[in-house]
Amino acid sequence: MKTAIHRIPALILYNQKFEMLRYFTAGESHGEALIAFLSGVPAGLKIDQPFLDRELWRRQQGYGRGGRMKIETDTAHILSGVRHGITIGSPISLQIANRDWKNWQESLPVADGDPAKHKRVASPRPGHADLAGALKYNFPEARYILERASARESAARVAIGAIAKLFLRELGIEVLSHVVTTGSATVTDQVSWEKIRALQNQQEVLLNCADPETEQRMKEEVDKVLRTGDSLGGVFEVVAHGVPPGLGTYAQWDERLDAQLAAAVMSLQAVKAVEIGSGVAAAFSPGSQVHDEIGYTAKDSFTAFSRTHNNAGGIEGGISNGEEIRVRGYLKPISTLRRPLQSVDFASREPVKAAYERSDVCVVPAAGVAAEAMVALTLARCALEKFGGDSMTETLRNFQGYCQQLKTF
Ligand code: EPS
Repeated sequence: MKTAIHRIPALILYNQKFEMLRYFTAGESHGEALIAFLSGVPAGLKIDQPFLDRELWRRQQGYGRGGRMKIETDTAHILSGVRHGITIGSPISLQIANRDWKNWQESLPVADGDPAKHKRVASPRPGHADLAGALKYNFPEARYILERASARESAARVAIGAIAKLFLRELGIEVLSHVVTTGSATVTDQVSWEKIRALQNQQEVLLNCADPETEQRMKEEVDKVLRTGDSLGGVFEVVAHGVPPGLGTYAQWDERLDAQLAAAVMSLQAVKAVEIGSGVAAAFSPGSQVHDEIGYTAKDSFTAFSRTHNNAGGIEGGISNGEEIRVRGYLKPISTLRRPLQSVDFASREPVKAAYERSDVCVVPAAGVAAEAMVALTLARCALEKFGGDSMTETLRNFQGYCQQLKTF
């Protein structure tokens, strides 16, 4: 006879965290299209197609992009889950065409095709997925590795991230980014939300930096690597404005908002470190200079509790605390160099220079836009986990009830 004890392992298995908002992407850099799936968006959310395409446009911008961005004009073609301009509660799927596909159909066919037309990547680039991927997937060279490891995939995330942003907008939450560092040029002061928001109206994006003088120095840094055949990394900051206290929890390790955001931003191509608030400096400072002192001043916010500053980046104990959420991503320099580093030929095992293929030299502004999408998807998921709802009416009713509870706390 089975006792309750025997059922516990099964219960644990079935009680694995169920995510209210789930998403996947598919597609290769030079394949026919990128695809994204987004499941769990409540019914009744208005989908603003020009906004989706504007977000994709923003990801394509920035000084230091390569020739590919002149070929592509990314647009999100929605295939399912949206009818008459609103979500219907069904999974959303969308497609972003790769215009460059027409130049690759013979070298990357889905069917057998002509093997002689295949474009080998003969020697792995240090810093890229080329070598680790070829070893893992057991390919003799790195073509299929770079096709999926490419940051082109982030376009698919930006498209579904835009839908997450539309959802968050209904709750009064906005997510944007700016560039803090490119090469040795850095913005030292904290940049206000108003300045970050003002950046979004630009018709031409240089480095998406809020300080024009620093932006010029960033441009000079990019010019330098353009001249020398090198590449650059940098730091972007994503800011989420209007987030209520109470998203995420310390109750389980994988439900902590900071842990979820760190994973989401770290999952972007070329990100090698993530920081929440002033997390790095905090490790080198005494507590008295780090923790954000608490006051109580009636203001137009979720609660009258207030802070002197926001070193915590809007998260304490894995929970949003009502301040702006600030997440920084640190990007390594692009690993495709016009003046390549030392490598080994896959076939002969002889020392050779690493492969070079058309690439960007600096993508910090674009990575910031992709990180906005990841932060928006994460916050939307946490908001849905807290407020639930199969329709926007239900979600907003629950959200407003919670806001009322905060006001009367
Ligand atoms: C792209 C990102 C970069 C670009 C790519 C488009 O990809 P990767 O991470 O592979 O360097 O270089 O463009 C090309 C692959 C190309 O053929 O130019 C993007 O963000 O869309």
